Amino acid sequence: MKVNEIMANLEAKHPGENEYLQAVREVLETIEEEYNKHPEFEAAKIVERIVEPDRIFKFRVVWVDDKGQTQVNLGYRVQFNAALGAYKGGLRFHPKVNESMLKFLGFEQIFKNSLTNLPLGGGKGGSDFDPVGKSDAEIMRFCQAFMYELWRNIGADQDSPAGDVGVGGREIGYLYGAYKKIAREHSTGALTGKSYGWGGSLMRPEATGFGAVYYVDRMVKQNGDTLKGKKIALSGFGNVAWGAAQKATELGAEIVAISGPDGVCEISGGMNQEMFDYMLEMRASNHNKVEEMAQKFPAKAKFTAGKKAWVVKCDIAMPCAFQNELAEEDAKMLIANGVKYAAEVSNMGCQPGAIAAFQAAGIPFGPGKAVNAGGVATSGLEICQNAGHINWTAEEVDQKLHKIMNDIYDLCVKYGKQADGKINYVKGANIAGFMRVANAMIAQGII
Ligand code: 2IT
Repeated sequence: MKVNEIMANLEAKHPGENEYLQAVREVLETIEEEYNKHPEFEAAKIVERIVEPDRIFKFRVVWVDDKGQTQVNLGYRVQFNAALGAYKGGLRFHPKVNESMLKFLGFEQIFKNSLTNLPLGGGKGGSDFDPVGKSDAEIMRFCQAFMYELWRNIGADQDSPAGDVGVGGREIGYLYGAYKKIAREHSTGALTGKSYGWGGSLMRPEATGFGAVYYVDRMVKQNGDTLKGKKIALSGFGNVAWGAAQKATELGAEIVAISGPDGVCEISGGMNQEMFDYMLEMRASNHNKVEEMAQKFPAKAKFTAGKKAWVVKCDIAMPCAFQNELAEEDAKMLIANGVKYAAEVSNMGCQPGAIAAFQAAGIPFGPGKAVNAGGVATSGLEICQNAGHINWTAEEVDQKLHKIMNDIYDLCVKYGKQADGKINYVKGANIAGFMRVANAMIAQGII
């Protein structure tokens, strides 16, 4: 493979799809050397095949708002690659959602799901629907309208969506209710992130954040260090940041910042249970304002408008909100302020210049597809429980999640260890994830 030739071809076919092209370039550049040791990959055109989705569904979603007005949105499901199992990946509801965004997320999902070592193919979907300011009834009607189209293309052995930005437990409930009614079957494996009691797994809400902290714990230990007393800056206040904040606090770290689209809250004396619980309320309110944390806890949280979490001095930076949220200048400010580790929890949360800056400064950098894989891994465990009609305890799920994250970490080290002994986690995750999919594609023939 010659990365530049493949990218030129892809750019010509997909002009302007910048996030998708960015995600593909990162993977190809890091796997190139290993790929070229395998003439069987080149002969089967694995790379040329893997960069194009199996198929994309795009559909109109029509619903009526609380004022009686008709609203029209676009819905999508990208079924990217099924070499390892039925398509699996979240649904994102956000006004910026478009085909390029979902293709980048679907592409990343292939390798992330591969890293979990579970039988999960890669997919992603969503809509340009904006949940901010919507009532509960509007959310329900939108989810029902979305499912009117999507239902035919999902199912436990076909494609199993879950949540992502803008889609949490409430939305999965409404989506599943509509699915069950339209499909006339209680096929619990058709969606994950369900609530406990009707097919959901304990620990799924916490899993992405907990898993990320398990991974970071290993990064820190690799350097003979510990999480105890480490100051952590997080962006976001959704499910992912919520889980990460709790687990990091439990392991002795101190959360010093959380941020939202409106600004940053600097936290003094760490976060407590009341604050964790309030993060859930802030998310459910659909106000999308982190300032509310400072209004509720004025003695603990100080709000600054228009600033990111990365202005706060910390030991560990963990972007947990959105792609490309941490830019090169943010990385440089973190480095100047003495950051010791960076772990991307949001998919592609760091811009390429930021990753390069961390790596050049010798700061261990964990890439999203490895760090955040605990979410989809626990979705895989939810599907296992659904298929076996069993419920594992929270401890059982957490143990399996922890083992999966440890195994992913070990894979990243195995494939990412460089001659100088340093670990390139980006390279390790991409090669490890890619090899499993490529070998499955070879075994399954030209199809
Ligand atoms: O980015 C992700 O891995 C997710 N949004 C979760 C996907 C899933 O199927 O649980």
